[in-house]
Amino acid sequence: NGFVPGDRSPPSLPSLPIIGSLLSLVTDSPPHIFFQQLQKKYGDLYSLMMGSHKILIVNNHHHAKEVLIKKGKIFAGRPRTVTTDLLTRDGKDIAFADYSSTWKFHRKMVHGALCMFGEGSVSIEKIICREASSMCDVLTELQNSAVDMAPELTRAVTNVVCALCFKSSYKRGDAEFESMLQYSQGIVDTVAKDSLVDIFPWLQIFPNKDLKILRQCVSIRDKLLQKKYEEHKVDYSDNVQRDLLDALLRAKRSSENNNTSTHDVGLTEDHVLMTVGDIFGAGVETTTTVLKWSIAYLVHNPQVQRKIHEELDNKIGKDRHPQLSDRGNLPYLEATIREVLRIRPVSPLLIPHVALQDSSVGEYAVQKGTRVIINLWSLHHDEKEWKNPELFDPRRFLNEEGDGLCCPSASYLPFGAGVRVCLGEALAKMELFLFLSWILQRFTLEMPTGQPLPDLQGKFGVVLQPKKFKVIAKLRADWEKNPTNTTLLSN
Ligand code: HEM
Ligand code: PLO
Repeated sequence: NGFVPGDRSPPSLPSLPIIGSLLSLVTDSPPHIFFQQLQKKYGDLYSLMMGSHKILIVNNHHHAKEVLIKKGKIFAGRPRTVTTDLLTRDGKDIAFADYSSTWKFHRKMVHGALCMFGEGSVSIEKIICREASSMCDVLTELQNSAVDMAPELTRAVTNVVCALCFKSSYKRGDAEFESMLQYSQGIVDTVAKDSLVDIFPWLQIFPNKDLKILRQCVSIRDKLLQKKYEEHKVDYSDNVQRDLLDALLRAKRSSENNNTSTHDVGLTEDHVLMTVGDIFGAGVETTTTVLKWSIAYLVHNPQVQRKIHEELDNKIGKDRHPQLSDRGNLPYLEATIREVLRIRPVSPLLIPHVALQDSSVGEYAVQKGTRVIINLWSLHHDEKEWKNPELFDPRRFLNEEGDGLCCPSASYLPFGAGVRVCLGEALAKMELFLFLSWILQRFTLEMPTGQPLPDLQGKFGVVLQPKKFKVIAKLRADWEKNPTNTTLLSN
């Protein structure tokens, strides 16, 4: 009686002065799994201290939706950390930028520019299919040998965002592309991992291997972005909008001609560069990671691969290539993609949110400035919501007849939700569908004899990546003889 929701503090881990840093020392588990395990002791909503920061960990979908949707604006802040400040010149991008009018303006603009190429748009479909076709040709050449598909998948995905951002693309073995592969991996390995420097910023003054790698990689990336930017400025015209960079340049120019709005949103050269860097980085690392996970699960589950082959043979055949309009006709493939996004979420802890004012989650009070981590891993592996959550089973997402899709649980948010929801969801879904359907129409993916199956644990970081593995992409029966296989004939 007399209970007011939000007047109590959530259960808290014992607050040792350096408990945050100890997290990585007291457990071998990566953070998303450790936070899931802590539920047993503290319940599904609890807090802990990392250095001087209070962190709220959310492990169920009701609370997650309260934070992301119902109170989305209150929790729309982002923390500033040493590593993300380095990457984004103190938050001048979208993903790691705190809530502000500049962030809102940027987000809206980029959203608009991406919609231009959005669903149903012929051009983006053409671009993706061009890359899918070229990737399949390379895989055909490499047939019957064990290959790490990652570089080819990455090149295909990179060329799609390259077309969107800069109207350019990379050939195989291109030196700039190779350097991009390297710096981007370096960034993924070192940024936003809640490593010690992000908890204790003063540690920056000591030599730190990760920080050194991050600085080097960011500097290489920045040179590349700067070069693209300078090239664009030369032949920029107000009348044609070729790509995202043109859209950003135009917005920058029009805000310069209108001093009041410059003051409001402050669109500087840094903002343009960092925003393109975000879309480029997010565009490449996320989709590539999902494709790699998909292949890992397909070689683990040949029965799933057979079902997809069957569906492709029945609905598309071998006389033509899959296209976006086939999406509704391939429910088993769609269900497989959804299941991959469930079982191995790209971003298992999302990006941390920050409470912009005093508020509450569930029955607990949350103070302004608290960092909120949504443990998407817990949502996607919640035993109350998913039967046998570690089992890979696309049928979860199919109706009883198996001919239509369904959403079996509300505890599923692969792209987040609310004001900070992923900006690239539509693009990512188009790419995943087209790349996978093109690959599987033509190839069977198998393990090289004597090789162990790919590891399914993953390396925790700003994205949850699978470890390197090799597979054999074998041309399916009849494909070589197929007269409509124009790409093969033209070689
Ligand atoms: C943010 C997932 C692909 C651009 C996010 C977030 C998630 C996510 C979980 C964080 C939401 C939050 O913090 O609450 C994914 C997945 C992808 C994918 C699973 C692929 C399957 C992409 C692509 C792009 C993109 C292709 C760009 C073209 C962004 C941006 C943000 C974001 C800019 C930051 C939004 C903000 O903070 O306002 N994404 N993403 N993503 N994503 Fe994606
Ligand atoms: C990936 C490495 C790039 O070199 C830089 C980069 C920019 C944006 C980041 C992305 C990295 C990782 C995935 C992120 C994305 C913004 C949104 C996306 C964090 C670090 C997700 C999944 O939230």
